[in-house]
Amino acid sequence: MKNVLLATCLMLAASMQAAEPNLKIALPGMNGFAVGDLNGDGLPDIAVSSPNGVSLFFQRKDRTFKKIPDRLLPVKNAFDVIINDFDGDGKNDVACANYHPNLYVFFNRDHFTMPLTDDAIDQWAPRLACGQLSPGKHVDVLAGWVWRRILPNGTLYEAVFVPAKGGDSDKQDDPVIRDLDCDGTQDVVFSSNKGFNIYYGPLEIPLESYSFIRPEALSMFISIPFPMATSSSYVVADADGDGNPDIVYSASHLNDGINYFPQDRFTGFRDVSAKTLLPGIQGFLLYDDFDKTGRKKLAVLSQATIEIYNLPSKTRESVSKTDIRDEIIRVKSGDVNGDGKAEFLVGTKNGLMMFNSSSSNPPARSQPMK
Ligand SMILES: [Ca+2]
Ligand SMILES: [Ca+2]
Ligand SMILES: [Ca+2]
Ligand SMILES: [Ca+2]
Repeated sequence: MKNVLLATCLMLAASMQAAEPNLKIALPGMNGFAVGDLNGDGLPDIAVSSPNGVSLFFQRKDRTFKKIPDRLLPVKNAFDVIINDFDGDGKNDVACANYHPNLYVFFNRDHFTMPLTDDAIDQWAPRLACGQLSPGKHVDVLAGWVWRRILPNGTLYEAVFVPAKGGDSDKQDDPVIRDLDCDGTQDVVFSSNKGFNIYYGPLEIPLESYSFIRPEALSMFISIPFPMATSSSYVVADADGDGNPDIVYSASHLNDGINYFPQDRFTGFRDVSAKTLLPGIQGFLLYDDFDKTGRKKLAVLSQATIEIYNLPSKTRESVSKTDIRDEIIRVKSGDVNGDGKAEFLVGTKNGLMMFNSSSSNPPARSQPMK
């Protein structure tokens, strides 16, 4: 019994040792970051946005990164950045929004020197998302509530997601693209100063110079009143296991744990009262199949720990100590080091850190990323 206890204590002690990040990029003023292969060698690279511009770090063959960026794309007061193939030529491009507000798309040709600039996005420092919003191969950009489609010849289709009636001052931001009602069409969630707004597809960008996506023209539109939405980290995840994706959020200023708005298959979010998911903890949320086991899990990242939970059982699968000193502003996950499992990328005002998603398994390569 004593030995079992001792072994348990040792295991706990080992699992609670502060995990050293296996990558650290110091970049003062960091506002956003993205991961994707930018030079076609199959190794994911990193783009970081800051007041100086968008810094590109290309991953080297020995799986390390240089301490100083390989490239700096000139964007004044760069806010958020994403990587994807926006013009469909098979090569990843870089899109960035800044404080002014402009959207820049740096195409992956001529060494990213020929950006397409869109100065009509009309939203100060928007968060970016990308995905195939409507059927077809186009990967579209959402800059806050602004929808942009870029054709290979540089043509830009422009649309704006109009807030609900009477909500003209709502700043809809932090878009998430998912098929929420599982009908095979992508839907879009925004957080605003009044709550979460869900635009249900099918969504189609009108091929006009400038157009609007109006709630009343959609198959369904739902507003969930929740004034803390803009200061929340949220994910779309099936919290209660009924097969319908829900909105799971952690409101940074409420200190009342992680809660969710349940989605009902027939009525959407008509019952808009929040339910408790994980009381007593809060942090930045990610929902993905981190260890490629075929099951998505919920990760909660804070300055002190990274905790992973199974849903809907709410069982905690792992916890690792992180000891992040600076305030976290952005988190993402993705397989950067090529070990087949996703890593957690944590962005603070001073740069970027990367942690393994499973504390029990050592990194695939013994050499740490510099
Ligand atoms: Ca690369
Ligand atoms: Ca491209
Ligand atoms: Ca849908
Ligand atoms: Ca559900």
